[in-house]
Amino acid sequence: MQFEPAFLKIAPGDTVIFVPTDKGHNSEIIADALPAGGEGWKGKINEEISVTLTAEGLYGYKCLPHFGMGMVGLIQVGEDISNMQAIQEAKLPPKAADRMEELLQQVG
Ligand SMILES: [Cu+2]
Repeated sequence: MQFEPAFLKIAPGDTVIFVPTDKGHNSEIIADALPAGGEGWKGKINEEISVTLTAEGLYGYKCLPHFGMGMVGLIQVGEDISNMQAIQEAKLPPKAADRMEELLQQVG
């Protein structure tokens, strides 16, 4: 019930491909957990999804069925981390909030 790797740092314009290795999961942006001007995504269950992120900042995402179990991930695009506080303040279920806090410690 985890994304692997759950933290990624990429350059603006890079593409991330979410590949399902197990059934019953998706990847979608967490509301308000992306930089201003950034584009979110919403993958379908069991389907691969490819996202190209151009706006610099932090993008928090979740697996919808397992959000409550803490299945979340974080992508840092470039060096602008000014939306970190917004991600810390986003409303997440307790286990997801704990996991996101761990992932935010990898930002740099
Ligand atoms: Cu899942």
